[in-house]
Amino acid sequence: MSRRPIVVGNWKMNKLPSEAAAYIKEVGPMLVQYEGVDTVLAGQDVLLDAMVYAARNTPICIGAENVYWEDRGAYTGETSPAALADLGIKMVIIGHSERRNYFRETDEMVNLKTLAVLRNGLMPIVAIDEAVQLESSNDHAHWIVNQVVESLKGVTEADMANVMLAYEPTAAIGSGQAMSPEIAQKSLWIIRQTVADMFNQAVADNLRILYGGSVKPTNVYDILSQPDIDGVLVGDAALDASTFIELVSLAE
Ligand code: G2H
Repeated sequence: MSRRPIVVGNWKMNKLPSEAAAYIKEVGPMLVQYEGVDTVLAGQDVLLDAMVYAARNTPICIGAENVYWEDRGAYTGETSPAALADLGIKMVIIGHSERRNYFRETDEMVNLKTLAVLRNGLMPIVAIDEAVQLESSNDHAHWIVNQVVESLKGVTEADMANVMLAYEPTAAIGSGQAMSPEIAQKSLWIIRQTVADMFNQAVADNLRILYGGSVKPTNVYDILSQPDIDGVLVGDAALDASTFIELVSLAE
């Protein structure tokens, strides 16, 4: 079993369309040499058209940071998964800790979004967060297992080939302090075992699971050296083009 490493830059709400295009023009040609790594850049909706255009003929996949669960309808201000697919978007981050905490997204909403994204032929990157107060308690495993189970309700075994999960401990997000790779590994192992229990071992073995939270060039190698960590979801360090290239080079 070998899972391709993946580096996902999550720009959050930090770039303008003109900056996004310039970044991709700089990074795109440089990434061609790292054939062993998948690279994704996720941006806010207003950037996506410019990002898809700039990423033509590069190895970069463009992702969205959020989506609604209906394909069409009277939902003013929401983003349709069908529209994302039509635009050329390949992946969607769902249930990021910031969505769960600032915008009150529940596991049920995350599940509806996951199903909608799969229905439209897109790949969900479903984020599993972990509240600060749970990180050293016995509730830790239960919290993680519950999110995985609730997020993946109704997802079929065949769908799982297009799903990725991302573990993001809240304390590590944007803090500059990543979780220790060995401790993160324990949580990713729990996530993979949960998927094995829900589906089967082959599905779990093929699933790519990412770690997110203050990933940077100085820690990415150690993080990706853990057996269950297949990729990284990177915020702050992905805002700078040369740092993103460095991260991809270290991930190969
Ligand atoms: C965690 C991560 C990207 P950062 O949210 O999803 O952000 O690398 O800034 O901690």
